[in-house]
Amino acid sequence: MRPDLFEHSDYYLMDELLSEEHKLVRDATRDWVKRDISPIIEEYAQNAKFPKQTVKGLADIGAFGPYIPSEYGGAGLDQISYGLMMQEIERGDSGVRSTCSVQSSLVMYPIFAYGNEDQRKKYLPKLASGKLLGCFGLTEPNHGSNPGGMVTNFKDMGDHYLLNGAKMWISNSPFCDLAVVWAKNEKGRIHGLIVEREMEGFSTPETHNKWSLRASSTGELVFDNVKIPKENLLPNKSGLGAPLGCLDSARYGIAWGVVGAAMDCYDTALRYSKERIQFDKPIGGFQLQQKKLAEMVTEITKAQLLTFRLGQLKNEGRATTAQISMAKRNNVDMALKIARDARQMLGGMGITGDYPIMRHMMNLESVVTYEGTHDIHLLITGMDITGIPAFS
Ligand code: TGC
Ligand code: FAD
Repeated sequence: MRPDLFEHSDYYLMDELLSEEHKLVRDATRDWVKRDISPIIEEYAQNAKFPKQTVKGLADIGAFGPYIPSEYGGAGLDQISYGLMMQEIERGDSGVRSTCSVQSSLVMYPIFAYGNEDQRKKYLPKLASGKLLGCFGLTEPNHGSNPGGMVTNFKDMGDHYLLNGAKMWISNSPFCDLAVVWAKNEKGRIHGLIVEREMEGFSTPETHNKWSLRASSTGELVFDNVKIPKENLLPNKSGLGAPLGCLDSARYGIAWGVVGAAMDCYDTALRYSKERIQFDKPIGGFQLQQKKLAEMVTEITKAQLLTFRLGQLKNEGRATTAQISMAKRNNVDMALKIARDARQMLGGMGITGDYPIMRHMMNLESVVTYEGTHDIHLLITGMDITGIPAFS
């Protein structure tokens, strides 16, 4: 891949809305991505390998649990700093941002919010420092958009629980140290359980042949009579609302993250349009190409404003599930459209790994599906404004 020449587009002077701390966090993350992600990511994506060596760097910059209090090893930052970090990391690659989303919002958050003090102290500092890597098991082979139908279950055996079932499409499962798994008890109530790598009957086969998120490892979680110590049940919340509460936090991070992918595609296409000469002038001088660029910067600016306001609401504890859902849906859709237009602007070069656009475009095909598909998010908005659920 060519050198990372990324320049930030700030059409509406959004920097003026950021605090000094926000800018410091954003710039430090950007520097780290330029140094440790951009030079290697294309090769890892081409080879369908997760760059494991980046885990320590991500921990060092505070990308695991940015908003978790520092007494548990988190960075104790606000939600806008968390968002800016996700933006910068996904500017590098959606798969690397996925690792941060899963570790922070889908593993650390439920342990922090639904766990007891012993569980927080035992797991959170090691997750924050990257000594432990976690994954989140909600989706099943026959229950994706409808996780409430899950069949993975556990039985109370007196001194332990017995867990059976399977999860599918789980980011980071093949090399996780632990998994936060959602399963039903004998009464059909959903609970979160912490399953550890060495537990007998627990396996994590890898899913191969993905054309998307190739620098992220995806797999299954299989539970064959796994004995779970009773102290590994998250005691403070149960029901489908517990995993959905984690998704609020992860979807918020995605809403910011994909703005980074879109900014990278726009920046690449803008630079290319000024350098590439056809019919004796830069292609950026043709009206059809300018239309694409003008629409890109407009959509990025709108998405930046949406995420910033959402960040303010999240900081105040006022962001609703439906507001977060709207931002996730809108921003992923925006990023995917920009990636497709940017790819066209580079002509044949757009399909090569010399530029990051095709990788972003392929990654975003997963991002538009995971954490709730585009259509499920339309239905969440539909339910919010009409009061009538149309899921079934
Ligand atoms: P519904 O009846 O609406 O709700 C069930 C119960 O949950 C409560 N609730 C919430 N509680 C807290 N926070 C939220 N955000 C909540 N949303 C809902 C709700 O009040 C209710 O409580 P109660 O007490 O009345 O029972 O549930 P439903 O079955 O109709 O489903 C609604 C629907 C379709 C929106 C939901 O199932 C959904 O969001 N589906 C999409 C599934 C999804 O997003 N899966 C993501 C899997 S994880 C993943 O993709 C990680 S990718 C990782 C990476 O970045 O690499
Ligand atoms: P389905 O639910 O089968 O949906 C298929 C199609 O039907 C979609 O277009 C959907 O929008 C549509 N549809 C479904 N229901 C309705 C309806 N009521 N009305 C209208 N249309 C509907 N999950 C985890 O738990 N943990 C992870 O770490 C994780 N990581 C992932 C990583 C990757 C790379 C991918 C691709 C997925 C990951 N997922 C993970 C799973 C992801 O959340 C699901 O793929 C997603 O929720 C959709 O479920 P599904 O694939 O079963 O599709």
